Amino acid sequence: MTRIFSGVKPTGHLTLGNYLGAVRQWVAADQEPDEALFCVVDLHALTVEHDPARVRRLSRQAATLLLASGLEPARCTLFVQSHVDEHTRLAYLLECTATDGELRRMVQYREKATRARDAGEGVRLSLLTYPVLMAADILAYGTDRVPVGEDQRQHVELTRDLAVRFNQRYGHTFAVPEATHPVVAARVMDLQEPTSKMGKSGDAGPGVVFMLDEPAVVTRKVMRAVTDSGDGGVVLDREKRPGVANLLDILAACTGGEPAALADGYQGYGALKRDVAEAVVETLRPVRERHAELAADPGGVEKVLRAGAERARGLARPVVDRAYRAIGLLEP
Ligand code: AQP
Repeated sequence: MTRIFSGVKPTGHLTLGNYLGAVRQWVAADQEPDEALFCVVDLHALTVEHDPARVRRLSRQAATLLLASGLEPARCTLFVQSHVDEHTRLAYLLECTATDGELRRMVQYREKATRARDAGEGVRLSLLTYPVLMAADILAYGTDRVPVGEDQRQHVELTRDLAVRFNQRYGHTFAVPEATHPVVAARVMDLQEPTSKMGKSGDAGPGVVFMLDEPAVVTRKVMRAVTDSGDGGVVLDREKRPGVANLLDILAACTGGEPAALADGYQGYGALKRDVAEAVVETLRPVRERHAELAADPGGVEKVLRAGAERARGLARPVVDRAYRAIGLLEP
C-alpha cells in the first residue's frame, strides 16, 4: 500500500499556487485506495516572525480550506502537526543525522534568512533546521510519495538523503520517499513578478491570488498581470516571456489543456487574461462556497482534526519508536 504525506504551513492565506501546485494533487490522491495523510504544519510557521493569534487563525482556515477543496476525512487523515508529538521526537534524531553544511545549502533558508536580515529581524535557528522537521514529518509515516510543488523538491531530496543515511548507519528504518509534482503549474509565479514564485508569506501584493479572493478581486489581479512586451502574439516562451507562460500554465491547469496548444488560440493578451480570470474564478468558486459552509461550523472542523491527530499518532508512534531503538537509545 502506498503512503502519501504532504502539508501546508499557516504563514499566510493559501494561494492559487498552493491549490494548483499541491492541494489539487492531494484531493486526487485521496481518491486512490492509499493511506493519505495531510497536515497543517503549524510548527513550520514559527520559523519566521509571527503573530500567535494569526497563526492560530490561519491554521484553522487552512484546515477548513483543505476540507473545502475536497479532502474527505473518511478517506484520508487530516491533522495539525503540533498535535502529534512524534514529529518533534523524530526531528531530533534526524538533526543527529543531518549536517550543518547541507542545511545551509537549502535555497529557502538562504532566501528567507536574507529577507529577515533585510527587515532587520534576527534569523531564527529553526529557519535553518526546519527542513529536518519536514523530513521527520514525512519519514514518521513510512511515506512513499510526497505530492508537492516544485519549490519543495530540494527539501524532499534532503529527506531522502537523511532516510538513506539513517538506514545505512542504523539498519533499515525508513521508507525512502519520492516527490511528485503536477504536470502543469508545479510553480505558479507571481502575476506582477513572474520570475518569482507566487508566495503567501510575502507582502500580500496584487500579484498573489488567494484561494478566498472574491471573483472581482481575482479578475482585477489577473487583468493587471504583467505580460511581457514584444510582438508576435501569444507564444509559450518561458525564458523571454515568463508572464505569458505563467498565464498559459494557470489556464492549462484550470481547464485541463496544454500550455503551448492553448497559446495558439490567442491573438492578444487581453483575451488570454479574460479567459484566465474566468477559469480561475470558476476553479475556486466551489472551494470558496464550501469554505463558507464549513467555516460556519468550526466545531465540525475541530472534530475532524482531533480524529486525524489520533490516527496519525497511531501510525507514527511505531516508526519513531523503531528509530529510537535503532539509533542506540534504551527502551523506557
Ligand atoms: N507558487 C506555487 N506554485 C506551486 N506550488 C506551490 N506551493 C507553494 N507555492 C506554490 C506548494 O504548496 C504546498 C504548501 O506550501 P507551503 O505552505 O509549504 O509553503 P509556501 O506556500 O511556499 O509558503 P511560505 O514558505 O510560507 O511562503 P512563501 O510562499 O512566501 O515562500 C507545497 O507543496 C508547495 O510546494
